[in-house]
Amino acid sequence: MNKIDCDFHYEGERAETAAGRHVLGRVVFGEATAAPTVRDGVPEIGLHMASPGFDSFTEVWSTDAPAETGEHRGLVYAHDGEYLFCAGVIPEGATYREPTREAYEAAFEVMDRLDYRHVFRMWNFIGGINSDNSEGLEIYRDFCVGRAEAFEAKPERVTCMPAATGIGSRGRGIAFFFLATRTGTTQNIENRRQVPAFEYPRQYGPKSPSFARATRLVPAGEDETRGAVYVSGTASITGHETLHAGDIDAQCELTLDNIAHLVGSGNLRLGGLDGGHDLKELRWVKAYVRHEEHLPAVRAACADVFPPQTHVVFLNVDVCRDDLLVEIEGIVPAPEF
Ligand code: 3EB
Repeated sequence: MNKIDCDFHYEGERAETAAGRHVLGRVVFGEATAAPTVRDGVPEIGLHMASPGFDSFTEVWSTDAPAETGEHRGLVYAHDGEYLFCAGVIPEGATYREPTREAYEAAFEVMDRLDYRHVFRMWNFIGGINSDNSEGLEIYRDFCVGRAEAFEAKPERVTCMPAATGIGSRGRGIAFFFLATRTGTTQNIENRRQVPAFEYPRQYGPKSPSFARATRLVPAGEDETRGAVYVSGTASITGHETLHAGDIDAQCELTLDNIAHLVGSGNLRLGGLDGGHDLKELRWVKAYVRHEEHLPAVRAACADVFPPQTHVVFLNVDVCRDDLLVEIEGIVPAPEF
């Protein structure tokens, strides 16, 4: 069975691909936005997410089988028979509902045509996330409407919303990328301490955000405990409410507690799933920090819980609710046997 891996290549470091690995997609977290293209045979997208004092890196997704690349309605993709990487952009506009719905529908078309049934992780980088669109609706909420409509157009997709991130970007417009599997199964994991995001009350916007708190990707024929767990962007939210407004240390603590609880065996068991993980098993962690002066506090909170092999990157961008100061995500890789 093919294996999919994430890696971060830091600025100034020579990006080498390990022997026998094939690159499926590259996401440049840099100082400029770059539309999705196929470069040297690999889909690539550039996000304006880096800034002085924070991290600048390229996220590289690889597999052990050669990939085929292609383009569809402005999206670029690569797939290797088991995994699909696909990226797209929604240009800056007066409103985002319709272009978001169209872009997500195009993404679902790519999955259908190429026969990759299950999305297991999506990322959305939203310029001006807390600003109003031309109709006075916050851009994040506007985006959520279009995204929800795309999921609702295919009822079977509503029951399998993937883990996701919906976060600010320093660039304009919206960029997104996602990963899907052909024969693997996905298990959605909710956090018993949080209301599922897709059931948030109306006060957070006309349509609830379409994502699961985490997705476990179980390769075909494998025991579920051997799946990798993709943890969504997680914040200082209990139930559906933001806690600790204005207190970065307390927000970091609750955010990390939420992730620990989410991936722990007790929460998995309540969801009918076997296995369980410790915060220390997380890798490829991204910490999104709203105010640059909070970087030392977020760095210290992460250093307390993650070992050096975790790889934590810090990005200075806005978060979807204006009272959220920090958001953290990561991946528990499939255990090696
Ligand atoms: C939250 O828990 C914080 O809109 O895709 C986290 C992860 C958040 C994903 C999304 C939003 C999204 O509601 C915000």
